[in-house]
Amino acid sequence: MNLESKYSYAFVLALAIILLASCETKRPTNLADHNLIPHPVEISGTGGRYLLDREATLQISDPSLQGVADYFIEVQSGMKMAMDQKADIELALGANDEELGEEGYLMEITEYGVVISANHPHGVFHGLQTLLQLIPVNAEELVELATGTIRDYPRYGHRGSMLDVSRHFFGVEDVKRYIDFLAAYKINVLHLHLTDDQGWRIEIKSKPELTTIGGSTEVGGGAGGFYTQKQYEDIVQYAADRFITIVPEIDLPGHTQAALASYAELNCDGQVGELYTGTEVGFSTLCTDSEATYEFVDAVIQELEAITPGPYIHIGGDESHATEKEDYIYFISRVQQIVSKHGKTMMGWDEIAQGEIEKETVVQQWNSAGNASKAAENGNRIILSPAKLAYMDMKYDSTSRIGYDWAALIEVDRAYNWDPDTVNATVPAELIYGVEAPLWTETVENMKDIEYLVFPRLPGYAEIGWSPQSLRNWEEYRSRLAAHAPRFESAGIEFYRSPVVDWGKKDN
Ligand code: TNX
Repeated sequence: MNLESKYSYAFVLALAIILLASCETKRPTNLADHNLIPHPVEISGTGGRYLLDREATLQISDPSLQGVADYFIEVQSGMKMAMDQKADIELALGANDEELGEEGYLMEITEYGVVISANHPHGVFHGLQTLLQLIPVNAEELVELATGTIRDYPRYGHRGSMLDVSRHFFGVEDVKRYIDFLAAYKINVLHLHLTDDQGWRIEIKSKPELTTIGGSTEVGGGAGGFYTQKQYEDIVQYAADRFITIVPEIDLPGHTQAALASYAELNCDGQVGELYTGTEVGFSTLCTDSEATYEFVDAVIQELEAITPGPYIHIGGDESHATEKEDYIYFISRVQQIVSKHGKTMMGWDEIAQGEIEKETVVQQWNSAGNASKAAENGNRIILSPAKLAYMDMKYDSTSRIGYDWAALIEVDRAYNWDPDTVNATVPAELIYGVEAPLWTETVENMKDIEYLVFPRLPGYAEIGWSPQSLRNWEEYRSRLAAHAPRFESAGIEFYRSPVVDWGKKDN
């Protein structure tokens, strides 16, 4: 090599090193600078570091934590249970801090390791979700954890998302992937919209035609599908392993064309209806003055209750424009009795507040603040899903490739920038049970479509439900959100690269 080429070789090498070094993700050296979503209640750094290698070990202080330890080992490759040696990560119960409740946790990272403690395994699970966000997605041999303390617990007990599996059907694997999205952001409820005009998606053994006929199609005329009870139980278990409660919805008395096309006796004229594959709403109704209808509802709720360990059954109740108001009110009170008889707490869309409902019933505000106010006067708890802010089937802007715009265009900043306390001034804060972001699927045909509408709005809804309002502001959040892009990418999520977020920043 001559001198000149030697110099240029050294130059190229130096340049390469500089480039490599600047590409390497810059890791926060202060724990408080991490881009965690949802933002923890308290987080402070102590300036030190703990080196976690890829074969880090885990230890539990109580056998009831084996499930969360197994989950962590499954999702963070390389981790394993400690044999005799001192573990890097210690999971413990007995946090001795009442304010943490069932879902909160305390994480202490010192020069000696990581300790996550909580009052309940659910809290430890949340601590592990936080730890997963502290570990870079493409972790190298050694991960440097900044030392410090996180003390964290949720603002609301109900932090949910709804998935409509009726308009388009999504199989068990898709639902499990959706559940994983929720778990990563500490969402604890998946509301499954199991029935609508276009399809009945849950097997009811005493009414087989609900699925053989009612489940046989979907919007656009595709093949549809349904979950056997066994498959549904598998979903419920998968969710439970991630501390997510399934809230099943059977939408009544409107949104029932699939049922009306399956059983003649549900129709007031006794004639079996036609299957429907369009996207209109508000045209169907069960026959509210026929006892056959209530026997039907009872049979459905009975089977659903038996495979649903969670406390709630959602009975829909929305947009029953084809039902006379007095018939609607009568119907809802009959269904309320059926749900209570089967030992479950009823949930319903805000219209159900027009009638007499029990105080335990939970009312989901989507459209009418007035209905929710009436429910609150009655003492009912309210879940907030205001369509103009929280509907993930709304387009981001007029160029979005799928989605609706009837309620609003919901850019990522709009989706984030609201306070549950001020959405409906007439609902007292103590009656706000939580927030839920629904995904209706008239325009959503596959997992890629789901991902496009859900990401990156979902982490924002998770934060609205978890973090104190005083710690939330869009300008600061948008840079934290940008830091999650590598996570979305490594999970193969095709997210919407919203122009209101500066995605250039690659950091965790
Ligand atoms: C209204 S929200 C509906 C759904 C539609 C949705 C589309 C609600 C309780 N009813 O049936 O799918 O709009 O955005």
